[in-house]
Amino acid sequence: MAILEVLHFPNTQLRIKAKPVQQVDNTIRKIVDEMFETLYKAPGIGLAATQANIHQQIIVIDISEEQNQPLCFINPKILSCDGEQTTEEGCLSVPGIFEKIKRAEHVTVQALNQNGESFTLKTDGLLAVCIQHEMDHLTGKLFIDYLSSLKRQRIRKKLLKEKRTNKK
Ligand code: K1U
Ligand code: ZN
Repeated sequence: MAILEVLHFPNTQLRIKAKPVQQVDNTIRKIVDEMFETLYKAPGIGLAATQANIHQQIIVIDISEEQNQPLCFINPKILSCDGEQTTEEGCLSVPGIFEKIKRAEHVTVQALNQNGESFTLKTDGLLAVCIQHEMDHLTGKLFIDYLSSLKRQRIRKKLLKEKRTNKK
């Protein structure tokens, strides 16, 4: 298996809208396995295929400390959401930046798993936040898009400066 390269903001590939997976076959299962490997190595609690420059609707999540509760969502759809919660979010594609973001408290999501079987999950708290954050990635949206354009510009400058410095 392989660790996938995670794209960083402001890479424009992060803005590409992912396409639905047509068939959950061995190629998709390999991508899912590599996404989990990448997620656990990072480490992070979620990863969308878009972040690895793969433009298919695939998300992997594991919010457990022991990294033993893997969840895979293929072609995810939010069936319903309600309530409000504000949580500090980070993103592997926006390293070192943490901001409070307002999201729905409860979500019900329907998706396919790694075996191509449909399932529905009703959840709240951090898992609900993570699902919303990762589903945004699949539509080319980043959590920093919820901030002011001034803040986003500052983040853009900071990350570009860090990239230049790391190259030297
Ligand atoms: O880039 C991503 O989409 C992953 C991101 C997911 C996320 C974090 C917080 C709120 C919403 C969504 C991360 O995993 S950032 C890293 C992180 O949260 C973490 C890292 C190590 C241990 C525990 C958490
Ligand atoms: Zn992210």
